[in-house]
Amino acid sequence: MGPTVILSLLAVTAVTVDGKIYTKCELATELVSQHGVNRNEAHDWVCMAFTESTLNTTAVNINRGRTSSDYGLFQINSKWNCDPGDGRKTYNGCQHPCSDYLNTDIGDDVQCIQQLRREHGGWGFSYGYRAKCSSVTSSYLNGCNY
Ligand SMILES: [Ca+2]
Repeated sequence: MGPTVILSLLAVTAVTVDGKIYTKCELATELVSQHGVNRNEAHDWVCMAFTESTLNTTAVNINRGRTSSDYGLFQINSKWNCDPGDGRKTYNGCQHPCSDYLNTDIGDDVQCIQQLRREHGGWGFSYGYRAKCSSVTSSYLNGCNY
């Protein structure tokens, strides 16, 4: 009975958590080759994602006061930019359920971030970027072929 229960729990986890942990080089390559990110800005994107989520698409962090959570590779915020689907108030600026920002298809995540960069005129919306990435250069991705 015990082993059977453990096996079925593992199976459920494997099916429901469709996520991915990128390496810096892998993310840079995918952003540039598949999602239209400017090669000259790839280091900004990868640094931001690394700082926000350590490159884990399934990262979810609950913010202080529990009024919102941040989702996925770029930690998209449930109060402003996606719908958590649990009744908490949201402006849902990027018009997606937050769960869309936890899967392995990062195209919609990139589109949301592109929108936020346009709206904010840069990366100022990201605490992680402001704290750790504002002075990074392409040397951040030294050794990557992207
Ligand atoms: Ca996604």
